[in-house]
Amino acid sequence: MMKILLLNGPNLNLLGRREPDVYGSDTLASLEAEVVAYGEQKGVKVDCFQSNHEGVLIDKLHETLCLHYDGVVYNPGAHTHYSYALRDAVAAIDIPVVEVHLSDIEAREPFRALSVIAPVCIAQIKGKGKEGYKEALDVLLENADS
Ligand code: CA2
Repeated sequence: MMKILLLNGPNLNLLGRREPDVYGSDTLASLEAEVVAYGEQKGVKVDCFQSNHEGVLIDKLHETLCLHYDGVVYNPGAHTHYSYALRDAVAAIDIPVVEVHLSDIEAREPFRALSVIAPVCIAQIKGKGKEGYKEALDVLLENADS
């Protein structure tokens, strides 16, 4: 069975509690449960993890190698826009990573338009809310089939 890591970065633990107009009203726990259920339908095991700490996220990405994950669905939060350390971690693991954003990062403040992580991901999905996470899972499945 294919095994995917669903990884969320800083501040995403606050989902559903602040700025519902921008990020939706689902909590992180309900978003994760939905993606896990979607994975089950598709025969994929989805493990979820969130951290507010750059080093912890780097360690988690490295761990995907020894724990034999087949891919990562990753919302790097604000790290997206400046973390070369996380970009290097994504590049260092030899499994596909799909970057996801709840909001359309290109339609907001100028600093959000740039992702330093997207160039080392196989795809970037933005502005589709929680549905984007399921779409990211589909991209990983299609990538595995091809
Ligand atoms: O749109 C996205 O998914 C983002 O990755 C979310 C990040 C933001 O820094 C990126 O530019 C775009 C951070 C989300 C902040 O999370 C909150 C969630 C709920 C309430 C308040 C903040």
